[in-house]
Parts: sequence; structure tokens; C-alpha cells
Amino acid sequence: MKLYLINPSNPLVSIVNVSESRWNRYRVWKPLSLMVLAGLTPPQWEIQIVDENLGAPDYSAMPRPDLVGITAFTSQANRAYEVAAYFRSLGVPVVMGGIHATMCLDEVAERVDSVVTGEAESVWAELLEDTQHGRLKHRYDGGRADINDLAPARHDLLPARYAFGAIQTTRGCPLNCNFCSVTTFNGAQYRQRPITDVVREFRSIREKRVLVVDDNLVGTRPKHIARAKDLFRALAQANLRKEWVAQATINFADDEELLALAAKAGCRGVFIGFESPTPEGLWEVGKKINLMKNRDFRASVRRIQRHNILVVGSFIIGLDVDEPGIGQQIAAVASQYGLDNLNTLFLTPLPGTRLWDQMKSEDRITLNTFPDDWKYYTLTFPVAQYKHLSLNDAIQEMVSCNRSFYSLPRILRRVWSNLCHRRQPLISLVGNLSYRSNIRVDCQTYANFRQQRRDSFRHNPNATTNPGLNEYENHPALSHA
Ligand code: B12
Ligand code: SF4
Repeated sequence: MKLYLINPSNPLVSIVNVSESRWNRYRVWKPLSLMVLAGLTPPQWEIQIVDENLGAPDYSAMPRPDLVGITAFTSQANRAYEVAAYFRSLGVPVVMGGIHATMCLDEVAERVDSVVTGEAESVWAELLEDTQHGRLKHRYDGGRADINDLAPARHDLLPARYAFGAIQTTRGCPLNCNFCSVTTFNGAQYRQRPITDVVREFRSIREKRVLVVDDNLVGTRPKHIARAKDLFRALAQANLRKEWVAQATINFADDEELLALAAKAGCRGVFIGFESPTPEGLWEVGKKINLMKNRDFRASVRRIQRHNILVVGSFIIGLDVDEPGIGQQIAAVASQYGLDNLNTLFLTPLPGTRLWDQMKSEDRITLNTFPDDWKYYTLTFPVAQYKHLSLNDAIQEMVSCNRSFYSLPRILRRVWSNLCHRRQPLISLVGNLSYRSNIRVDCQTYANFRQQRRDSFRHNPNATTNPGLNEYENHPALSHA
């Protein structure tokens, strides 16, 4: 039995546009969901994982499979449907799972033979058996898995062309920020895999560098932190010689022992959501952990960096409290905090989030011709109406934010500081150049976006879904495209 597991591409996601910017080669990440599914697949199935981010293959030249499994974030849904339609036209059954299938079940169910909602561990073996016996069901609900005894992911199945391997050590996040899907999808209960399993799986990863995909690596409660310390001790003791990066909340900085152990275990970078430069913005998104009294972000960042761990900070443009000037404000605050990299995104109502419910009820979702418009749900396009920013303003704020933070003098200052402190200056330089080169790619993308929106409006002049469309005309922020 032959199984294809496919990760569809979305050419609008700038970080995977390797041909436009060679620095992006370092930012194409492994699709762990498919490696996990492969690990759950019995040996009678011959598995091929296709990651279209490395280039979409000519499927017609490939042998006909017995089943196709497709994963998709919302931004990949369109391409997922194209791939599904192709294989279904050959009579090959197609199953789709992942976050988009879970949040938009009805839409997906119309376009594939079977949908898996939730985490696949409890239903995948049954689904494969049903396929073998020609009784594939239209829907399987995996719910939330017991991760105490997970089969290890198949790290051997993808080509050795990735800069980073990938692993997951926990699932779920108790914080439930209003724009984020994680708590709805993986739950508020923080589930941690047994440390011995994690160490064993880490050892099976070929790449020297690894992305730990956990949404919140150390958790928030003392018992979460204690377990994180145990994990780091075990990783250090196993002497794996791996370097890894992870996502965490700012409380990561609050415990010196935790930081020292993380660094000893190979932690070299951490991605932290700062979300907004103002307390009002933090209230709006519900990021209470960032609002804790006496929180000094600059001191927190410095504490992490002292352990030779780079800090990438994420901010959002488009909150109700954001006014013109927010882009420069974010760039200034990010520099003041001393961040090594800045990742700024548009406020985006993702299906299944509280923000989606709110914006939908206020009729503020402007790119809403689904499934077509899902391709813009990459957090790099303004897809909704913002309170104090027109769509054009929002783009201008984004471009000016990135131009300011990634100006050459600022990059050189950061890299020089990292050189002086012997804090991974080369990685810092590559990261900064990658983001800087994407400003050009993004401007081109915004210009194409503007053109496409104009065309679609012309074809459907009665559409009420394009307020502010003319604002895209001749905008100075796009003139460098
Ligand atoms: C790692 C990661 C990335 C990596 C992607 C690596 C890759 N190639 O997969 C990078 C950094 C590139 C990335 C990028 C983006 N990401 Co991201 N990412 C994640 C993260 C943190 C972990 C995903 C992961 O690997 N989980 C581990 C695996 C094992 O879990 P899983 O994917 O859920 O898979 C399980 C089930 O979903 C199911 N399943 C999944 N696929 C399939 C397929 C079949 C056939 C079946 C049966 C079952 C099944 O079974 C699996 C095992 O239980 C998630 C958060 C999260 N918790 O999911 C966000 C998340 C998926 N990302 C998100 C977003 C928004 C993005 C971006 C659009 C924006 C951005 N700038 O971050 C881009 C878009 C990328 C694109 N190509 O379109 C959102 C997606 C929400 C949505 N509705 O789409 C999430 C949920 C975070 C959030 N804040 O809400 N991301
Ligand atoms: S944004 Fe981060 S902290 Fe907030 S709910 Fe999502 S994963 Fe948790």
C-alpha cells in the first residue's frame, strides 16, 4: 500500500520563497505533522512525504498511491484543495487533517473524501485500516491525544536539505490569547511528553539544528517550569551536540537556573510574543502574562541574551488601539528591548479564534471570499478592517516598521553588539539579512496583492467586501516594489 503525505505550498508565504531570497533557505522548516503521521503508520504502508515548500513535484509522473493525506494551515487550504482535486480525479482517496480541517470542517469535507479533526494519534491507524478494507469514513475525530506514549516521528523520511530538524515536547497553552488558535486546537491543559521519549527522539534527528515547535516551551506554572528544567538537564546529560530554537512566553526570562539549563541543553534562540508596545494593546489581545507588574522587557531580554540565547520578538499591527505611527513605535520599542530580530504581523482573524468571532460579528473581515482568500491568511496581509488604520495605512506601517528595524545601521549595531558579546554574530547577521531582504519581496507581494484586489473588484463591482480598495492605488509605501 502506497501513502503520500503532502504539505502544500503557499507562494505568498515569503519565508519559503527561496528563489527570491537565498537567505530564506535557512527558514524553510520541516512539516512535523507529516513526520508524526508517518511514525503512526504501520509498516505495510510505503510512505512518501512531499513538502511542496521544497518545490512541487510533477504528481502525474509519480506512481499512483492508494491514499493521499494532506495537512494544511489555513493559508495552505487553497493549494490543498488543488492537490486533493487532482488525486480525486484519479480515483485516489484523499484525507485532510490539521488545524484548517478542524476549524473549517464543512468547507474541507466538501473537497476531500475524509476529514480528520483534532490530533490524529487516536484515529490514524483505524483510518488506514478502513482504507485497506474500502470503508473509509467521511469523518474521524481525534480529539486531544494522550502524549505519554507517542510513537517517535519519522525524522528519516525527508531529504537532508533542511537547515533545521523539528521536534515537539509539549502540547497546549493555558494563555488563550484572542488571536491564537492554539488553545482552541490543542487545549488549555499543558501536556508534556515523557522526558525519556523526547531525548530518544532528539537523538534520532539528523540535523545539527532543531526547531522545538512547542507553542510555549516552559509553560507558566511552577510544575511546568520544574519539568522544563528536568528536560533540559536530561538533554544536556545526553550530550547530543544539538543546537535548538524554541517559542516561549516572556516568563522564560524569570528564572536564571532555567536559562542556564536551557543554554546548556543547546538552546540558542527563542521566539517570544511581545504583541504590542502598549499595555492597552496587551489587554486587547488578552496577553496577561506580559502585563505582570514590574515587568521590564529590556531587562528580561538581556537576561536571556546573557546565556548566549538570541531573542526574536513578535509584534502585531492592526489592534484597535493602534494608530498611524504604530510601525515606527514597534521598531523603536523592539530596538529599545534589544531584540535580535523582529517579526511583525498583521492582526488576522484565524478561524476558531475569539478574534474571528468578534470581527465576524462586527463585519470587519474584508477578505472573505473563501476558500480563495485563505491564501492571504498568512498574517502578512491586511485581511480585516482595522479601527484606526486603513488597509493602505496598515501596509505602510508594516513596511516602515521593517525598514526602520532592519536599516543597515541598526543591523550593523546589533551584529556588532553580538560580536562583542560573542553571541552568535554570524547567525544574527544571517537572520537580519534574511528579514531585510524580505522587505523587497514583501513590497512586490503587496503590489501584486493590490493589483489582484483591484481586478477582482472590477469583475465584481457590486462586492461590498472591498472597502478601501482604491487606497491601494499609487501608494508611496509600495513605490519601491
Ligand atoms: C511549527 C509551526 C510553523 C512552522 C511550519 C513548519 C511546517 N512546515 O509545518 C513555520 C514557522 C514555517 C510556520 C509558519 C506559519 N504559521 Co505556524 N505554527 C507552527 C506551530 C507552532 C507548530 C506546528 C507543528 O508542527 N505542530 C506539531 C504537529 C505534530 O502538530 P499538528 O501540526 O497540529 O499535527 C497534528 C494534527 O493537527 C493532525 N494533523 C495535521 N495534519 C494532518 C494531516 C492529516 C492527513 C491527518 C490525518 C492529520 C493531521 O495530526 C497531527 C498529530 O496529532 C503551530 C502551532 C500548533 N500548535 O499547531 C503554528 C500554527 C500552525 N501556525 C500558524 C500560522 C498562522 C502560521 C503562518 C500562517 C503565519 C506565521 N507567520 O507564523 C505561517 C504559514 C506557513 C505556511 N506555509 O502557510 C497558526 C495556524 C492557524 C491556522 N488556522 O492556520 C498556528 C496554529 C499558530 C497560531 N498562533 O495559531 N508555522
Ligand atoms: S499566542 Fe502564544 S501564549 Fe498566546 S495562546 Fe497562543 S501559544 Fe499561548
